Amino acid sequence: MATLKLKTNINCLFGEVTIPGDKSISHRSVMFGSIAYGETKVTNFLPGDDCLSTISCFRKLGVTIEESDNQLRIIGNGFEGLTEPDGVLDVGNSGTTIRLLMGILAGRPFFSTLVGDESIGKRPMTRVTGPLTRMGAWLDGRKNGAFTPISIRGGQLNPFHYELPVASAQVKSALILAGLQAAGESTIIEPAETRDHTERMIQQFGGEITKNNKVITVKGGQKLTASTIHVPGDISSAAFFLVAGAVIPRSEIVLKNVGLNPTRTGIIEVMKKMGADLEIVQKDDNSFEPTGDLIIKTSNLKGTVVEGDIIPKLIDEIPIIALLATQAEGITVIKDAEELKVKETNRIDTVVYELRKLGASIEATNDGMIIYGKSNLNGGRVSSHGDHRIGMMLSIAALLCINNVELEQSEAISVSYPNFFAHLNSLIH
Ligand code: SPQ
Repeated sequence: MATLKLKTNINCLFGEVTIPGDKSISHRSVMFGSIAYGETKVTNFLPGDDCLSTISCFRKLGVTIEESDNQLRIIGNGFEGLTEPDGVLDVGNSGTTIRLLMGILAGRPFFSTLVGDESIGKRPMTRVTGPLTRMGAWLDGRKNGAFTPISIRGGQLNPFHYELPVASAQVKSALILAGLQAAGESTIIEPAETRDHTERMIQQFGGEITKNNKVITVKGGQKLTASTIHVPGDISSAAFFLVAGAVIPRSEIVLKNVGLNPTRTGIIEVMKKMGADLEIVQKDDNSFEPTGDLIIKTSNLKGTVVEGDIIPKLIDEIPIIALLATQAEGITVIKDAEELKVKETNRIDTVVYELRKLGASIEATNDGMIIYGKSNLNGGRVSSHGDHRIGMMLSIAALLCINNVELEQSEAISVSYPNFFAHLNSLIH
């Protein structure tokens, strides 16, 4: 495991970064390319470890996938083209891979077993195995289907009506993917709107899905047709530079090619509310996923409250929003974010524990955290705990520290942003 000496106490950040492909959309491009008929081409694919795990699982399910220079060529033969894998399917660290894959495999008439790393072994799976079992598939795992390894014997699925107990795009997507294979029309109701990349992708592959307020309806037995997908840049990756640009003195950063799907732009709303000098330019709404360029400049920030329906729209950005709040005047309260406890780490605990080591004034609550700004950050030895988003947040925090910072388990960052340090270093002056 790699310990890295981080850059600290820098003068300013200046320049331009082209944000790499969106992780959520990259996963889905492989999945939909595999279950559609024909040759799908994907450009700006994110070659992060998680998305490579998805490719590896679909190759084991018999799909031909060629990958070079962030481009994919996928030869799909419909759901029927997937075949029983010879060995286990290893999802690595990726919650998206395992949960969406369960929805696909629930309708396939063969046996498969899904495994992952230590972190995946702690993440709850009943939220997916439960409803899929009720649809007619056989799924099991440790602790009555709650944890990996998960075994699946899929088959004919019944249509269903399901109200999600938690706002989760992964659970919603797993059920949509199962619904596409069910004998009839299924409905799924979300408690709050979550990222809608799966729904958009179904339409991009020629399928039909309707959304009325928080009610999603999907018909089974649809044939999807291969498509061409250009993956926009990941706003969750851009978020680290948005915060860095806002909190480091004398900074100005242009972020090119950022996905601006409204189910993902909660960070922009919160930063603007906190007073960030953040501008959206060159917006392109014509593609199946809107994109644009962002300009962020050093900002005078004030504390805020982040709560309610916006939480799913910025759930992965909360670690970096916590750092932002340490540099804002006043108190920031983050509420309604219990889901953070079941991510790659318990992100309430890891954020609070690690930022405190650097000198931040922050406390954990049951469903979020309270951050008291403005704090001077000192330095010390911190850890990602194997969580990519914690590793990147701490690397941005280090830029503000006056003493040395060492980051343990820095390799986790390649899960979603293999070029992170190259991009960050190009901005440091
Ligand atoms: O894929 P994984 O490991 O779950 O990744 C994370 C992340 O920080 O990258 C969460 F830990 O993102 C999830 C996100 O939190 C990706 C995702 C998706 O692509 O559908 C949805 C969110 O999870 P959920 O459970 O709220 O649906």
